Amino acid sequence: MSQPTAAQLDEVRAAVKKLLHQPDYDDGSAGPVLVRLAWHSAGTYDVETKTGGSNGAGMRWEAEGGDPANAGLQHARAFLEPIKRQFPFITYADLWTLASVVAIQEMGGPVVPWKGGRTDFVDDSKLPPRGRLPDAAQGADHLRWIFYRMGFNDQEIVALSGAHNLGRCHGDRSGFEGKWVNNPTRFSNQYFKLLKAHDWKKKTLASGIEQFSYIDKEAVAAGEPVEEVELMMLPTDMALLADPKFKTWVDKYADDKDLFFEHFAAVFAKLLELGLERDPATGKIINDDNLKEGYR
Ligand code: DDH
Repeated sequence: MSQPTAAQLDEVRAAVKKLLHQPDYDDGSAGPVLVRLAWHSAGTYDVETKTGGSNGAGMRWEAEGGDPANAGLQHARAFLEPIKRQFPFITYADLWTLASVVAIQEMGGPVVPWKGGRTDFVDDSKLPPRGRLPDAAQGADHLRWIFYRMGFNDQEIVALSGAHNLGRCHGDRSGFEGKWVNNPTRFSNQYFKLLKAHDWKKKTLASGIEQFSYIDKEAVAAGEPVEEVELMMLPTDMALLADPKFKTWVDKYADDKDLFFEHFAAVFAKLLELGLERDPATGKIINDDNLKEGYR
């Protein structure tokens, strides 16, 4: 199938921008869950075996889409379905990744360079195994084990984690509950600032799941409902503070928003490219098994 033209891709970008505003969904935006969709589609990559990654859009099948780690991402896929129908020339794998960079930019974040050309699997024979995405209940060793496998270093792990400026945890998806920052649809370095600034207390949810919590007592005294002013951190977020190597980067990103934006744009672009080898001259993907087999 021929590649969409730049003008066609601009039409897709415009359509994604339009759908971000979702007054009845979460905090009023589809943006955060679209970012998570792209991250989970790409974050299955394994440098050793060169398997996984955003090519293929494997989450359309139960083996990957039904992975408990991907709970809730059906909402992101459903948001994008009308766009796929309107613009059949873009593959799902390109649409999911493109939507995330549009969302990041529209929410006030950096411009993330994006390249197209991904293809969609025609069946579920090449899906990565489950268990390649991070487990939020773990610590620094687990983060390194997971993200080194994708080919990232410590600085990149911390920069990527700054995506938790966006969105929230949902009890019925991951079991964790709440948002990291007060304005979860605005991209910023607030996550790093809050991680450092507050005295995060361990909190056990009714389900037995442990996370970390901060409640702005002044706001509560001033009459704000607790649910509105309570913020959360995952155990993996707290690991960035506890580990001295990670902490160096938390400090830098808390102090310097421009540095964080620059590093985030670079590392998110790298995430979306995992597993794709391109011809340096044309930008075309040259290692695509789907294409070799004559698939679209
Ligand atoms: Fe995350 N993330 N994430 N995350 N993530 C959750 C939500 C969101 C972990 C666990 C969770 C990244 C890294 C990690 C986003 C982006 C990124 C939730 C809550 C859990 C749990 C899901 C739910 O209940 O709906 C863990 C663990 C890690 C890690 O080990 C570092 C990265 C690298 C990104 C990225 O985009 C680069 C976003 C956005 C959300 C909010 C989703 C939403 O629906 O809102």
